[in-house]
Amino acid sequence: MTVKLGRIFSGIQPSAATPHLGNYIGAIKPWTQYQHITPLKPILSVVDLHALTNPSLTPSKLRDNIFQMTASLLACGLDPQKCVIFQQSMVPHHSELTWILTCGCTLNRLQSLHAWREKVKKLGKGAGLPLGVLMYPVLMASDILLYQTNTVPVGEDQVQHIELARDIASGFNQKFNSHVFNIPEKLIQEESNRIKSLRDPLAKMSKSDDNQFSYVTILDEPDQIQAKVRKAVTDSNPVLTFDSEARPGVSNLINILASLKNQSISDSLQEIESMNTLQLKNLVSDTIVEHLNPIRKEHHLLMNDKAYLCTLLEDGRKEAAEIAERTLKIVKQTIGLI
Ligand code: AQP
Repeated sequence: MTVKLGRIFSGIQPSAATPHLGNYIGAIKPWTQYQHITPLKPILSVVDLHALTNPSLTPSKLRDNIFQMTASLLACGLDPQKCVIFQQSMVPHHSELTWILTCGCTLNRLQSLHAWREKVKKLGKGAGLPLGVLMYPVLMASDILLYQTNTVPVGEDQVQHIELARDIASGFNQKFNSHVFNIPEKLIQEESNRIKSLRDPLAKMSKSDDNQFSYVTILDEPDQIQAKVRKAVTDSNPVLTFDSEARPGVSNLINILASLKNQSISDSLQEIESMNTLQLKNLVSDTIVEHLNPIRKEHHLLMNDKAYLCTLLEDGRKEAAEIAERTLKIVKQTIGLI
């Protein structure tokens, strides 16, 4: 398993200041495990160029979010000695490779992607959607291919983008009769790690949700966590059972409990056997509070040491840029730019 994972690349958008519980359980917590088991350091990026597709982010907010997000990753247990943490825009190779790959990618292919079609459906064709929303999957392909990535951990909603990265890589290799790019594999997030909105358990928990009661951030204070979990949408059946389709609200709470306690769903069901929904909510909020307390304290300390965060991002930039430079140079030689 460890050898098979090889080089891992993943990222998180600083579209909000701090990750929510879904980002933590679905992405960051697994990353903290990979850093101990993969032969090569996982490469983890605060993908600020992707966040630019969000038109409501002001410059000062984005600047602050980048620091907050970096501090969050460290506070959650990522160790800069064991993984590379860097800010995407500090390695300009991402933008440069994106242009090169864009020239080998068709408009039809990008317009056929599910995420784009959803956006068009939601906002309408006449909405004047920015080109970045159409093109970000090519930027994502560059992120992955620059580091000769073997494994990309993703949620189900990102699978098409990994397929695109694979097609771009193999199309390039074939066209130039070369092995310039490694062909990455996806590692699909376990369903139990897919955390749903507390207000609408059919939708995923999301940073950009306007309703703050729909998500718990990793920096929420205990009373905020208690209030949000107490208000979580469940159902009127007083007996606790797990059924993601028929009982998405209750099942979401059980998933959160099982993930944070590193338990199986059946172990969690045993633990809550004699409880009612209110007792489950109390147990879930206590578990979240206990889990997030040390993270919140560490984040606070880190945010008081911006110089350390700057040094860390600079070290990460150097490490990432060294690998990115190697790949981009071969790409340029292959296509005749140098
Ligand atoms: N609800 C979720 N449950 C489990 N994992 C999740 N991820 C996101 N939401 C959930 C995973 O977190 C990583 C980083 O996500 P991202 O920053 O790329 O943003 P996103 O996937 O678009 O989702 P967000 O956090 O809700 O952001 P916004 O609202 O800005 O779109 C990814 O590995 C993702 O799978």
